[in-house]
Amino acid sequence: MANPDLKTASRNETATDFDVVVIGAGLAGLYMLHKLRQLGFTVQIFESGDAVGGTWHFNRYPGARCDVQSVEYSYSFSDEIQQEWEWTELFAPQVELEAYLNWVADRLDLRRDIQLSAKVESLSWDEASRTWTTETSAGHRVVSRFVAAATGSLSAPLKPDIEGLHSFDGPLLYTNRFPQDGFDFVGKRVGVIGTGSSGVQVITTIVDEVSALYVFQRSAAYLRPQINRTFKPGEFDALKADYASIRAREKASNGGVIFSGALQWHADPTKDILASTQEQRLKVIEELGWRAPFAWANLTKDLDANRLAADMYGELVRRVVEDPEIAEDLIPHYPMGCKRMIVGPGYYEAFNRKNVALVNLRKNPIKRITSAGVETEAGLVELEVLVLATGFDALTGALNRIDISGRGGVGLRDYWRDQGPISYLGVQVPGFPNFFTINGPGSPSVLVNVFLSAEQHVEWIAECLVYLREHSITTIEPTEQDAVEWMEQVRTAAVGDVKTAAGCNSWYLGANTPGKPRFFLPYSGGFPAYRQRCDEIAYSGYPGFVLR
Ligand code: NA7
Repeated sequence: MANPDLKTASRNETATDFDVVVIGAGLAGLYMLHKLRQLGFTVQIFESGDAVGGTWHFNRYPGARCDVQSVEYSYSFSDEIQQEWEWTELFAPQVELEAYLNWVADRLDLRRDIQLSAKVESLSWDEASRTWTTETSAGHRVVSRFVAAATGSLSAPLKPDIEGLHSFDGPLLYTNRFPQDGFDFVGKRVGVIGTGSSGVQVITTIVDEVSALYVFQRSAAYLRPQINRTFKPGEFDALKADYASIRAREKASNGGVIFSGALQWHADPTKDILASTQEQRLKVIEELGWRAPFAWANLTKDLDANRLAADMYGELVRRVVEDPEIAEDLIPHYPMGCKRMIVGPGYYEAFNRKNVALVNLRKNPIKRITSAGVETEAGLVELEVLVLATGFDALTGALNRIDISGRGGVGLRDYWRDQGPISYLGVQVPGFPNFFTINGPGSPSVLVNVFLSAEQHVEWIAECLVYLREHSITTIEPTEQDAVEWMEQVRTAAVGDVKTAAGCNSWYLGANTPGKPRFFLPYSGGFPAYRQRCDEIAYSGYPGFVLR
């Protein structure tokens, strides 16, 4: 039911209920609301979940933890918020991240403009009134001048197309929609499908509790088995005192991060792996351990260098995993860095335990799921619980799942299906006036510390809306030509990068989603260059956009 306090307006009236509707109360949506409110706009957030927090509300599976260090993975826009919040660990666990976002929502008094359990189902543009009408699953129908989609880059869960999936008798648990009250795995026979970050974190967390754990692996993963730990006394205070410098260095870096984690390898530009001998490489392994494969120059650009580093990685896996056959199955056979690096310890050690079995789906594909478990070509694996850590339809998925109808009734998903995922700067799509995407396809988004990339978009959009207000302009929309040219720049920026190499099939490329065209969706030219381009466009009165 609609909230009785919410006004609804007919789409034929020029009056609007709000200046801006924001979709999603995750980290981007919360800041968008705050920023716009500060500038005097009226704003309403609609959030599908029953709480704020987005990713950090939904992905509450055991072991869920951020792969960027907590001191960096947080809002930079307010030094008060930075100084008041205390992170306790190097890499924040889900529970702390969700608490942080709830605390921010309270601290900034955001909740009064957030409708929870209200999934945005449709958006339609009315050319006569130059407004958007938003309809939600809870019955809201509101009219606004602008819409900002803070829908998240990794928020549209993928259900694997496996025969009989729902015939399984036991609990079927998706990591990205994990039960609010958790789940007791103690003493159970558990299967986990998927060995990305979510699968690996679940596996290493529940391995001590379960009676048997079957890991169904389609692609072996690359990990940085970095040890998480709590901050030492005084350590976090020292970091807090240094926040101004930390943020400045982050903003000058390509990935928006300076500390090691999924986005930061700390490669040594002077170390040429192609000029090294096997003996030297083994010596580096002795010196650096798991950091050794990542320590060389040019690994993301030179596939030969990458191959040698990947061999070092394989050597490290063999040194941990006792069973040689299992070790070989766990060694990836695609370029290192092609997929997002997984951060966390204990994964390979888990396969030395008697209660853990690896099922290599390349050798024995899943035939079907039955009431009793997972049936592969090698036979039935009987299970009591099945965990699905099968990922997301990244970057475009969440937008495509909303019925968005722009100028002339053209649907966003139809436009993208026919033209490819076209967007100007990742903030606006031609034919969809006054509709903004935060961390949309064609922006650095997932290649950057996502708090920083979201903040940059929020601030750019807010500044743009102020410009429109000050110049009595009611609509803004990119030209198709400029958007197409931008996407060509997005494409060329990724050419020659290991992430687009042949044999690389990642969610960055849409390769995990059946039927999705292969296109490297995020802009990989670096955060500073991207920000500069956005700033120049704003400063120059928005060339590439039509303002009316
Ligand atoms: P990911 O990284 O997309 O991982 C999903 C995993 O599930 C991956 O190993 C997939 O194998 C596997 N998968 C997907 N569908 C199937 C089917 N049908 N059968 C078997 N295996 C399957 O998602 P995560 O949630 O772990 O992490 C997403 C991001 O969130 C991560 O990068 C961090 O940034 C945080 P594949 O590799 O496609 O062969």
